[in-house]
Amino acid sequence: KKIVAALAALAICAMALVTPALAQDKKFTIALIPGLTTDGFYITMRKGAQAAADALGVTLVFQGAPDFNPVTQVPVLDAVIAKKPDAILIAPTDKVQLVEPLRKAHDAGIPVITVDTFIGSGVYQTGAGEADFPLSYIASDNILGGEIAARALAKAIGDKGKVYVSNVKPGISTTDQREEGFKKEMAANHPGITVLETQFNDNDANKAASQLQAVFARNPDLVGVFGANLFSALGAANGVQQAGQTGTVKVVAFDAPTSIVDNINTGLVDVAIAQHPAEIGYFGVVSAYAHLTGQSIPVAIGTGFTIMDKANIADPNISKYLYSE
Ligand code: T6T
Repeated sequence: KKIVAALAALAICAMALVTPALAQDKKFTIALIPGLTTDGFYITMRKGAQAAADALGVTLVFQGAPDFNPVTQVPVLDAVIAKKPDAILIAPTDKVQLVEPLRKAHDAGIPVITVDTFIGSGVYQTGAGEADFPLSYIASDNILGGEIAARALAKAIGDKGKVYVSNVKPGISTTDQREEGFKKEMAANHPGITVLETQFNDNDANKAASQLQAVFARNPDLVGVFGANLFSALGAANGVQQAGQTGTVKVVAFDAPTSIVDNINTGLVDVAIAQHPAEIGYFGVVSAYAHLTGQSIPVAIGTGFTIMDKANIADPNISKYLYSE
């Protein structure tokens, strides 16, 4: 009897010793706050995040606003913070306006990782203290993406003529950097190309379409447009079609919704630059989990691009990067 009691006591002690070490037995809840909920880019990111959550036994909460706007995103963030998730992954809709709202999460002890977009300079954990508190930034290299777009558009227009950037609004890290990379490449290596004033469409494809027609009316010698995100690109392409300029005004699109396939096949869009949002979501969850279980994580993780055009769009190894609906 004594031996049995001693063994039982030993077992209880052993459990007490072992349990705290198995922190990963806790079911973590990770929140993913997208730029907006109804965008194929973030829908695809969610799928990647869910795949990682399933693999790791994590609960993923996806909560966002219906439009890409700090005014609607901040209340969503506040509601998420109030529920005290173990970590927050977020695509901040403005470099500056999301700093203080996110600091609240940080001050509440909730680790923050930004996905797709960044706050401040996007360089985190530097000790600078301004907006460097997120643990990691996981995204495409958007300056490089802009450079790729510039080279593709330059090629499509024979390296000469007038073009412009159809963009969302200033203050969004991703689209700002795409425009920066585009202009840098044009200025450095394409002297025959004139880049006209950027048109900002507030993520409204209809607005981007009318802007295309207005720019074309003022510049009948317009030869190209770079749509710096999904809605800018779809809108600009629609504008080109409505102006009867398919194939004459060349379109390079950032992002790859399924509807881009038809646009590429009809020649309305020359090149689409697909990001890998599923990869961003997957690594977001894995990074948060690694941090929560005591591992150190990289301060930045870069994901890739797939360049789509008429010659490769039928290839399943390429079309698998089209976004989900
Ligand atoms: O281009 C993506 C994303 O990278 C950007 O930050 C906002 O727009 C998209 O979601 C596409 O609509």
